[in-house]
Amino acid sequence: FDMENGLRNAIEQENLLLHYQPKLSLISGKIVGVEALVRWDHPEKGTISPGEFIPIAEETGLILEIGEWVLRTACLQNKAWQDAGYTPVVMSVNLSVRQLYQPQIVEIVKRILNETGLAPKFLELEITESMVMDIEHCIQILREFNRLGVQISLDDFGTGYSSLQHLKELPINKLKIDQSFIRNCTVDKNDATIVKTIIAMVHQLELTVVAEGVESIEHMVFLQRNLCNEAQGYLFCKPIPPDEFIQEYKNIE
Ligand code: G
Ligand code: G
Ligand code: MN
Ligand code: NA
Repeated sequence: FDMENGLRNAIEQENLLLHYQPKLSLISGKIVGVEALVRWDHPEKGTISPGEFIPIAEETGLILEIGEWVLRTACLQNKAWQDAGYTPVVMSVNLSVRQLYQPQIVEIVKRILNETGLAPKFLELEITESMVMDIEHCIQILREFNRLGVQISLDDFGTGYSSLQHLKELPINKLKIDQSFIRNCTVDKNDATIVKTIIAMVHQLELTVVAEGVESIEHMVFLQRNLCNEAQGYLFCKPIPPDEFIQEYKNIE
């Protein structure tokens, strides 16, 4: 199966789509954000997960086109929900490493915000630590995003290299604790300590902390007790298509 050409066709034939997963406030229990997660709806193979095709898209450079489509579609969707009267929430979009180092990335984001009419404070870009190959470059780009009014979240925290240096130097607003730490936090003493300590540290840094991969009531209670701000995971809702999201949105707003 020629994934590269398949992807080219998918872009042309509009076979990519976005699923959305809510983020909830652990204080109010209400929806405060949404993460956009891309899917490939293949005519023969069915749904292909981004875990399979994003690496190929990165290698071939197709990610730039896909990434721009994801940004535009997610911003349009968020604006449409706001215009339909739903509680305004922050839309998170995963940025890929190639996009972060794309020279016009700030201009592209600015243009998409202008074209879709979404206010910058309702867009958040998720970057992962493994993307920070040139920290000075990243600091500069993230500052420009900040100036635009777009929020930045450090995704999969704890799984990359040199996490604490990133936390110290990168101008981020939010940190997402990787789901590998959440999975056993109620049964493994070391995971519990790590999660509690990350939450406390993030509060001291005056940033917002989000837990991902929240799958049980026990996870949620543990995170609430330890004052984690927000949570995302199958306990609340898996990533779902936009039409289903409307119903979910009504339940948790
Ligand atoms: O939704 P799922 O768990 O299958 O996502 C798998 C991986 O693909 C995650 O690491 C997620 O961050 C990544 N991913 C999902 N959507 C996008 C996207 O639009 N752009 C990029 N760069 N990565 C994405
Ligand atoms: O790397 P990133 O955090 O962007 O990817 C999020 C991935 O985690 C998506 O593929 C999404 O489908 C998945 N995900 C979301 N909630 C849960 C959960 O509660 N448990 C597990 N195992 N995966 C989840
Ligand atoms: Mn993410
Ligand atoms: Na993550």
